[in-house]
Amino acid sequence: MKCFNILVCCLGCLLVKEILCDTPCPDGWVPFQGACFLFGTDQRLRYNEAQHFCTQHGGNLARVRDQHDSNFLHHWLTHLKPYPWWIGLNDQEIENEYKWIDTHTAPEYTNWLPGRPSSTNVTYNQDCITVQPNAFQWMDTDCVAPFQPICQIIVSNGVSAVG
Ligand SMILES: [Ca+2]
Repeated sequence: MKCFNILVCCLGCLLVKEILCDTPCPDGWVPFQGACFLFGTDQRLRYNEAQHFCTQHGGNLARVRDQHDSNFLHHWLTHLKPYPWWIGLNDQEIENEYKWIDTHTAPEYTNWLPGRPSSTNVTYNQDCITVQPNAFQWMDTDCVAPFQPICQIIVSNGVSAVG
């Protein structure tokens, strides 16, 4: 019985290590899928200020790589203040050509709110992307709006396969 308990404990430690220690992240950053994420809670920054905030901390505005990243953000944002969050996607260069701020590549995965992006809008330049509270989906937004940054440091490329 004692051995069994030790075994369970060790398995638990391994699991915790896998979740918490697999990716080395700076203090205050949350590891996930070979990346570290920082939630700029209570920051009220324009898009370019938000990116500056992230680079000052050693990263970029976050690139949402796949559904797993989306689920991860959903999980964390649920516990934080319901307010829009900047991610690293924008079409500031060419309208409707969205690119990630760190790789300058088009997104392979997207998680738009229904009806978004809202295409050409002559009234507002909705060229910067937020994750909206409650829905946890993406919305094209005016880049000068004051929102909170989600920063990311990519530690290892390629998501490690299970097993
Ligand atoms: Ca746009």
